[in-house]
Amino acid sequence: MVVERVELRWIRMRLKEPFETSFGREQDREALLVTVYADGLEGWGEVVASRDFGYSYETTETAWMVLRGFLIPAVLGQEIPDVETVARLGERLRGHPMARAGLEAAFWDLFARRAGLPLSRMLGGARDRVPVGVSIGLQPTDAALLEKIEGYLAEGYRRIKVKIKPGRDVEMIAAVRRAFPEIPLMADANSAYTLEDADRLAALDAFHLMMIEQPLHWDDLCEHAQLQARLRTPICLDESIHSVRHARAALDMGACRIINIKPGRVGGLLEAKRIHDLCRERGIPVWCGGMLETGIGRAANVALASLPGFTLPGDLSASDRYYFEDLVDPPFVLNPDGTLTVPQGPGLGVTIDRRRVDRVTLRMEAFQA
Ligand code: OSB
Ligand code: MG
Repeated sequence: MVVERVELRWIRMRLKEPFETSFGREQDREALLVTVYADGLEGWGEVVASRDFGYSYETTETAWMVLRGFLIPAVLGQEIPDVETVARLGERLRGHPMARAGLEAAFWDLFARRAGLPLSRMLGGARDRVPVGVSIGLQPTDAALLEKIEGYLAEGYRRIKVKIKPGRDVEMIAAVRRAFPEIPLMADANSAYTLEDADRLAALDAFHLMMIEQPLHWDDLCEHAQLQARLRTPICLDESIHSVRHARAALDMGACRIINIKPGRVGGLLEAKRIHDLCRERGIPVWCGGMLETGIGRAANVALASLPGFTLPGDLSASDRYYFEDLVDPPFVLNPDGTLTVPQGPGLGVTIDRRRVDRVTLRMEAFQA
């Protein structure tokens, strides 16, 4: 198909409550939306970079620049036969995976719509519901955290993830375990520790966590392998896995036993699928991570999570866990069995409410072939 037009939108959405991690605090979620027009159809993708760096070097501003300066000109007016072509164009950047993933996602939506297939089916998804968990930000007190957990369990979430950092770890997890001895529980450090903290991290072995996510430096594999050798609890890597090559190296080195797959972090759904395929071959469980997406990015993540290797509940919560009003209809709603339903309409399978999109748009630029 020949790309006729691309629109770029910078949006800002108020989170119901601030989301705090070891690297910072977010009250308003900023993101980019990419819309690609071709063959009388449109496709939508979300760029998950944030206003500030911290999780990644990418920000909404750098992603805007990379899309407007390099990626959009590379596809505008061009005949694009498949998503592989878009992914290959992006790889030439040697970085900026979130910007690339947002554009690629819009093409996945377009190609799936043209084929009349749900994105889930285009990706090789097998399930029509996916089990989900909830990721809870750092809370001011243990009591506040326990109350949050209780609320989410009552709603039906199947797995609780809590954020940890030095000073808010062993004692806090002990308090959670005292209150909820049996729930599927995990902790995400977002790179807040070093190998010198190995004893402290090993103390978490007492609480039968499902996994500890990304304890060490954001681009490290080697020290994670050394740490994993000292822990009974599986390490799950998030920030450190940038590609299928990183995933293979991490598994070969024993740097982790579980991988969190986020399309934005690895440059797109295609690379995400490659990591899934590798892990499936090796019997390594994966789950779909989240970046506080709007319904647009969430629809793509839910489709990805329907692939058979996604055997653990993902960070894919219902729309109302994040936002007062989502950008899509229907919004994502938690089923009583702790799952989200995989949309079955063509493409993302959700309707994007343009009026709501307009209301949250800070900046818009259109590129015409
Ligand atoms: O580390 O998984 C993370 C949100 C923003 C940046 C990084 C992370 C997160 C989350 C939230 O944990 C997951 C979600 O979208 O619910
Ligand atoms: Mg994480």
